[in-house]
Amino acid sequence: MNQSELKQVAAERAALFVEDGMTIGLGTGSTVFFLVEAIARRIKEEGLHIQGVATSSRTANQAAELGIKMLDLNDVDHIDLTIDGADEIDKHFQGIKGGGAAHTLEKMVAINSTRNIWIVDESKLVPVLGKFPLPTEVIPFGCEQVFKRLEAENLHPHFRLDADGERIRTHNQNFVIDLHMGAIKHPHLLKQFLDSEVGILEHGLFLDLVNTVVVGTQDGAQVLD
Ligand code: ABF
Repeated sequence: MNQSELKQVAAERAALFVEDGMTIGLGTGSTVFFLVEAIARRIKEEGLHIQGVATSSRTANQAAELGIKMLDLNDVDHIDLTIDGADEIDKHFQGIKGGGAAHTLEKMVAINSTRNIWIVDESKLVPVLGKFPLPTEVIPFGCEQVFKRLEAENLHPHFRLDADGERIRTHNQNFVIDLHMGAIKHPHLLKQFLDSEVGILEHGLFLDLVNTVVVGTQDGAQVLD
């Protein structure tokens, strides 16, 4: 199976964790795309009944088109289960997200969820985080100063650019600075630093947040708790 098929294997297995009456959170990305299709199929074919879905805008459009009820995060008491993709996951279930520049919205959904599940193909499992550039969302005001501070800390920052060489904008109209560190030996220390950096709205280190990882492998879906 190719990477896309492995993602679909993980997504379809994770869809089975969705139970009647749940309020669901969803993230973004191609793996979640397969998940939304699988949930919609369960609603149609099995009569699965969920309260609705709170998610970022891109996924919301797809889910709404499939007839899934959309919810505003501000209108729910809590989210029972959030299922999302990831860019890297280490053996401690620490992860990097934000390849799709939606990590701020995704982290908001995740921290308001009773349970979090990540769905990935096996290529996302890594011994050490950091080969995937760590995304940070920065507000445009003073972003050059933030960039210089990140450089001074040897975090190898790069503004994320689109195909035209323009700085990409997030859903919140902010910029993304990716940190090309190669390896992040102490993720919690780096999180502390980034959390304290004025001008960085949110970063893609998702630590101590996920309970279960569903991995699409050549031998089928593996559920890791
Ligand atoms: C999203 O899922 C992002 O945070 C992450 O970058 C992405 C993974 O993308 P894909 O599922 O397409 O591999 O939640």
